[in-house]
Amino acid sequence: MGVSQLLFSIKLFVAFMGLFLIPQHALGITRHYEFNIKMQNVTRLCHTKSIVTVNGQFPGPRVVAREGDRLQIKVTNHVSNNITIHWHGIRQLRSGWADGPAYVTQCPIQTGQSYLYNFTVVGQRGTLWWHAHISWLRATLYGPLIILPKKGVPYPFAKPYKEVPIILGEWFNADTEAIITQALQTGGGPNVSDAYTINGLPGPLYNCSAKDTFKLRVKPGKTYLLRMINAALNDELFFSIANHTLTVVDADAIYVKPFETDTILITPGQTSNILLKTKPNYPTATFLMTARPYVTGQGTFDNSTVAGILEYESPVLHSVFSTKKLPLYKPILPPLNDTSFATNFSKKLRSLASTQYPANVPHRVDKHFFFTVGLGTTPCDQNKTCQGPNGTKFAASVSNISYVQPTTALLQAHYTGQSGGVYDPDFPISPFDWFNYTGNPPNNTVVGNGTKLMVLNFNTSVELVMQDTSILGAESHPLHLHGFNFFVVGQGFGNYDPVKDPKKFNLVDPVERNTVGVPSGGWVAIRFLADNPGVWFMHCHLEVHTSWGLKMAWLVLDGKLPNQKLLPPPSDLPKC
Ligand SMILES: *[C@@H]1O[C@H](CO)[C@@H](O)[C@H](O)[C@H]1NC(C)=O
Ligand SMILES: *[C@@H]1O[C@H](CO)[C@@H](O)[C@H](O)[C@H]1NC(C)=O
Ligand SMILES: *[C@@H]1O[C@H](CO)[C@@H](O)[C@H](O)[C@H]1NC(C)=O
Ligand SMILES: *[C@@H]1O[C@H](CO)[C@@H](O)[C@H](O)[C@H]1NC(C)=O
Ligand SMILES: *[C@@H]1O[C@H](CO)[C@@H](O)[C@H](O)[C@H]1NC(C)=O
Ligand SMILES: *[C@@H]1O[C@H](CO)[C@@H](O)[C@H](O)[C@H]1NC(C)=O
Ligand SMILES: *[C@@H]1O[C@H](CO)[C@@H](O)[C@H](O)[C@H]1NC(C)=O
Ligand SMILES: *[C@@H]1O[C@H](CO)[C@@H](O)[C@H](O)[C@H]1NC(C)=O
Ligand SMILES: *[C@@H]1O[C@H](CO)[C@@H](O)[C@H](O)[C@H]1NC(C)=O
Ligand SMILES: *[C@@H]1O[C@H](CO)[C@@H](O)[C@H](O)[C@H]1NC(C)=O
Ligand SMILES: *[C@@H]1O[C@H](CO)[C@@H](O)[C@H](O)[C@H]1NC(C)=O
Ligand SMILES: *[C@@H]1O[C@H](CO)[C@@H](O)[C@H](O)[C@H]1NC(C)=O
Ligand SMILES: [Cu+2]
Repeated sequence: MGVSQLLFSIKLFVAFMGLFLIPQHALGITRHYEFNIKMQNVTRLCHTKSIVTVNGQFPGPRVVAREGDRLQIKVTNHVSNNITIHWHGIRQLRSGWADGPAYVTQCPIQTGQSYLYNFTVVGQRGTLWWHAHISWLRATLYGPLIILPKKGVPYPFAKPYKEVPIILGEWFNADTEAIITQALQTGGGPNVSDAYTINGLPGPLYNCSAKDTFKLRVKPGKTYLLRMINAALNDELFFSIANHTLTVVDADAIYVKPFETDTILITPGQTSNILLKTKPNYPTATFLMTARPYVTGQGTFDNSTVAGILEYESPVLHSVFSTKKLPLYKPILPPLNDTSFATNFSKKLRSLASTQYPANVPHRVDKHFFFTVGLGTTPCDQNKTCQGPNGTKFAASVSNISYVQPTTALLQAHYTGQSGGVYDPDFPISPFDWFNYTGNPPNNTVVGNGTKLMVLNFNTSVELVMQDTSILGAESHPLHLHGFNFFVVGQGFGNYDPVKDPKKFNLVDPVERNTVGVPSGGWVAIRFLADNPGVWFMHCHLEVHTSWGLKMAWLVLDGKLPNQKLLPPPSDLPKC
């Protein structure tokens, strides 16, 4: 053997050993968290309220992991409400028991009980979040879920100087559980919020709130990574920072082709990493960051504006000698109903689609589905008048099926083979009745109901078109799918045309995400590969629409191989 051959063999050997060493490294570690659910008195807008919290914190604690890590979060319920926690956007590969939606993947954690959410983070890095997934408790039970890249793997953009979570939320002076209970009883629209919040704080534009203002203190000439989360219950939000340009680099924990914008639009359920480049020199001004809603529906809504402050840390000279008030700039947000902004913004979102971060868009489609999403009514009890449209009750549906919540969890019913009486495996591939979905609404607005699942074989390649309807008014619906990311291959206005529209689909670099706004009076087409066995909830992330029934679930069956099967349930899985 010559020297070069020997060297080559050594190189091969080293490379071979490396194969073993790298995956070892990539396995990640287990990170433990304790979530104690307890009541906490919190004052906002001069109004003190006892709210449900994690560990007494509002917003809740950060959960941080690296891609490849295992998370074990022990949730103990010390309050009188039933609780579940959802790890929004986590794929939960084969670990559906840890996904969290109440009566879908688990029965609730009852008072005094604990449950260990045990799952790994695979193939995702960026910002996600966690929130309660039962009734309206996510109003106060939410927090960031930060996924750092694997050790030694850089971001596909310059390393930011600092990273800051920015969680947009919605504050209600009244008890949100009472609000939704009342709305479901009367049939009317629920009372709207009293303020929006940034990291739990409403800011200076509300009465009695100036002291509760989020302040971001920055240095000049640096890049900050803002980890944006929309945790609001019922409102899509515009967000902007005066005199600063934002660079969007990620959506729902997937890198996108960076683009600059003054304003972002973020729906409930969506997350986005954005870069904020501060001014090169210390400016003698402070800047507001504000958020207010994008609204397409016809109901009443909270049209107020939350503000936080971007403040440059003053050099010593300034802080000592300049006590005078600096001028304050306020961003100009788009009009509340600016659908053309919404359309243009969503068109800018494109997958990075690089060698390292490819866009694995399914090109072959095994199953095509067409679902309508929208509002409707249910009749009032006999001899009573309800407060919904024309004395009826508000409802909402997917393909005219308003989801009826079972009294036990779908996943358990499936796993134990006892689905009879719990769900029907016959969700329709398209609505039973055609109508001009975005034209004049039909006279009969009454929805049907049921607990119907769409059953998929393992590894089915799915294309789903979601079509908004104009029943009780067209409206944008942010649809969230559990257990998967999907590619947004197309969208448009009016009725989806199955012949013409697919020709315009983007199969090269569509954005990959877990929550997408179905355009008001329009449609969106998504594709995903059903490679994750389990029961996966899909619902509007406007909580009021979810409460009215705009939700359904997919059942993905086990594959043939051992690693294609749902794992057995953990021993502490709550019972109903
Ligand atoms: C919240 O305030 C009420 C009324 O002041 C008080 O009774 C209660 O103990 C407080 N709860 C907590 C968790 O501090
Ligand atoms: C967490 O899940 C893994 C994978 O199923 C399992 O091996 C492990 O025993 C679980 N840990 C606990 C504490 O339940
Ligand atoms: C909702 O608002 C109405 C009108 O202001 C009020 O009477 C009612 O008490 C509110 N409901 C709740 C649950 O706060
Ligand atoms: C901020 O923007 C406003 C409006 O565009 C402009 O008048 C002002 O000079 C800017 N101020 C700074 C400090 O950039
Ligand atoms: C918000 O709504 C209130 C009540 O409908 C209205 O008086 C006010 O002008 C609106 N404000 C904005 C900024 O649109
Ligand atoms: C948006 O609202 C404004 C003012 O309320 C109105 O004039 C305009 O027609 C609305 N635009 C759309 C697209 O609905
Ligand atoms: C409704 O009202 C009618 C006439 O007043 C009465 O006969 C009927 O029993 C009532 N039905 C119910 C369910 O109360
Ligand atoms: C309510 O009644 C009016 C008048 O009868 C009708 O024009 C309208 O379409 C009805 N709305 C709904 C939601 O049924
Ligand atoms: C649906 O209604 C819209 C608006 O009224 C109309 O422009 C369109 O032609 C209708 N489409 C069909 C297929 O009837
Ligand atoms: C709806 O009702 C109106 C008035 O009652 C009637 O003229 C129309 O034909 C009805 N439309 C449909 C689609 O049934
Ligand atoms: C479902 O629809 C049926 C028939 O319209 C109705 O009797 C029943 O009350 C509805 N169930 C629920 C939970 O809405
Ligand atoms: C909590 O969940 C259990 C199991 O589903 C149910 O029986 C009970 O009524 C619920 N309790 C409350 C307060 O909602
Ligand atoms: Cu909706």
